Amino acid sequence: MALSLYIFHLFYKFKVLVLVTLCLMVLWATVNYYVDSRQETPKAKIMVEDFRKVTSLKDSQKEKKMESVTEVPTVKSLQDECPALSPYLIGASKLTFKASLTLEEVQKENPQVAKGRYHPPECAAQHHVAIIIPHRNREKHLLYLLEHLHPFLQRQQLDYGIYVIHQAGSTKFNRAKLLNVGYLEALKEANWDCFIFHDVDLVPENDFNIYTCGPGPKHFVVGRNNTGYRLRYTGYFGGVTALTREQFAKVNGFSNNYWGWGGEDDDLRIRVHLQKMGVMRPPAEVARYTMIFHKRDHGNEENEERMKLLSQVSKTWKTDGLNSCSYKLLSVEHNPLYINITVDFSMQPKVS
Ligand code: UD2
Ligand code: MN
Repeated sequence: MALSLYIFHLFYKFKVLVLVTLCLMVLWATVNYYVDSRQETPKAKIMVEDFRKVTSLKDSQKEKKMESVTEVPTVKSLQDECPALSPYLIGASKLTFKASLTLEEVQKENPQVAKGRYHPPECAAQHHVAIIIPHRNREKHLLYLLEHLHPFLQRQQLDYGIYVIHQAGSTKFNRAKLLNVGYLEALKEANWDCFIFHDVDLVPENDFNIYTCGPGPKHFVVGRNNTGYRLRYTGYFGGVTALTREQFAKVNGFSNNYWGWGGEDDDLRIRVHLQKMGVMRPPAEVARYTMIFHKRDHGNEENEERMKLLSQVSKTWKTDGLNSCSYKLLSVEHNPLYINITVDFSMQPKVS
């Protein structure tokens, strides 16, 4: 009996132990679950926040992309800028002038020139250059210049236009006034930032002589064949010069009062100096020209008044120049290789 009582008591103790263990296990599990769930909340929050961040980042990137798409497309954003130095330059060329050359041949050689203008198709040009050529009765010289100048400018990767300013009639030739007309008329059709005033008979020999403007007015004809490739005189500013739109406006352009040969180039140099601008020149090795031989033209006889005019520049430059350049525009023709602008100066009173 005592044994059975003892066994029963033992069994009862065991049951209580199992029950207590079970209770403890349930309690432990509950506490654990509670603690876990408390730790999980911030984890989940962080995850959700991270997700939001990622998606909002994607959204903002999308928005940015949208913004860049809706931006006004400019040439720059569509094309890379041309390099500072063109990879197409070849250096010195041996120039030839074929007697039988025709305009059609030159056109065929320059299929990418249209209406006198060209821009490099491979990149966005850094320079927008108007070449202004004074002209009368020099068709053959013009043909040779076009033949050499077009490929030369294309190798320099310039956005350019060639404007030939033709003086109609047989009144005294006025190179400087024609160049003023060229500047004013060229700006009517494009926002050129650089102007190269170019004699019709000077052909550049080396394409490292880059036809762009500088921080100061530029003079390109350091040397030419018929002067032994030496500068004619200190301060010489003739033949081919380059001024930015602003530099040319600042000096009020050329004088309109030089009729016949000589002086107008020196007048421009004085204007440049009066504005405290210095003249720049490319290195002599590259700034070399061939001048096609010619005699003095009829209607371009030496200007006897040029010394008198030159002595008065400081007094006259403000009122004689771009702001007083009046002319009769006869025609503007867009030929394949150049823009031909014909003007009549015959109504001009001759200033003495
Ligand atoms: C020098 C200068 C030139 C100018 C001139 C005096 C050089 C290389 N050139 O040239 O820039 O200062 O003296 O005015 O130093 N033209 C015609 N038809 C004519 C007359 C002239 O088209 O009937 C044009 C043509 O673009 C010519 C330019 O005017 O290249 C200058 O005339 P030029 O060649 O007779 O004078 P030149 O060689 O002494
Ligand atoms: Mn000449």
